[in-house]
Amino acid sequence: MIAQCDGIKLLEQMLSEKRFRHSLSVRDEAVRLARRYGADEQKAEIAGLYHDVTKDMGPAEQLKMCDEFGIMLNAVERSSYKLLHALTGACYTRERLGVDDEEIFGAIYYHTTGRADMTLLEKIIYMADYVEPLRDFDGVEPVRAIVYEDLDRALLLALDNSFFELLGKHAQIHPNTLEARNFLLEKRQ
Ligand code: DGI
Ligand code: FE
Ligand code: FE
Ligand code: FE
Repeated sequence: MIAQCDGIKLLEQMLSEKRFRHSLSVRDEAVRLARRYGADEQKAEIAGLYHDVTKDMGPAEQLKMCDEFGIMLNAVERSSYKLLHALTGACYTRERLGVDDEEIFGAIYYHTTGRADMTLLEKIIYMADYVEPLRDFDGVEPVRAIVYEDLDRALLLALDNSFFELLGKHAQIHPNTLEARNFLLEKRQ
């Protein structure tokens, strides 16, 4: 596996300055959440750091990577290329950075859409990406206010916000985003 300091240098080269700072911030938030909820702090640190590693690559390069890594795309993924960096980022982290860990892979793979029945690490990375201190968008404060009290309620609120945002943009909803939300609601009944 790539040494942590080499990994940070690589990220700095691959990402814009803003995206690089966001990555460090997600790493730190993920470690705090892992400590709070009893998840593996080291896995949270690595997944948080690399979650957006391929984010600044363009659509053509994303599609090429999907081909190389053998990622099968569904219709929504094919038409919303912003979704691809989660899939390619997970594969890049495993194949190119040598991070051989299924939990870290899943946390990066599902960090944009979520999915039904998420693991604790998947929830932590999804939420760290959402609430890290450099994030500033409508609706983030109520999520920040509860994310250290009730992780599932914060996740539901974040998913609700994402739905509103996607509807406002007339964007397609990824099945995993829908299933993540339905699963949480079903569990609460
Ligand atoms: O990579 P980040 O900007 O840090 O954050 P992210 O990986 O959560 O990506 C957010 C983007 O993904 C945002 O532009 C909305 C988009 N997105 C999230 N869920 C869905 C989605 N886009 C579509 N079309 N459908 C979804 O379900
Ligand atoms: Fe992302
Ligand atoms: Fe997100
Ligand atoms: Fe991110």
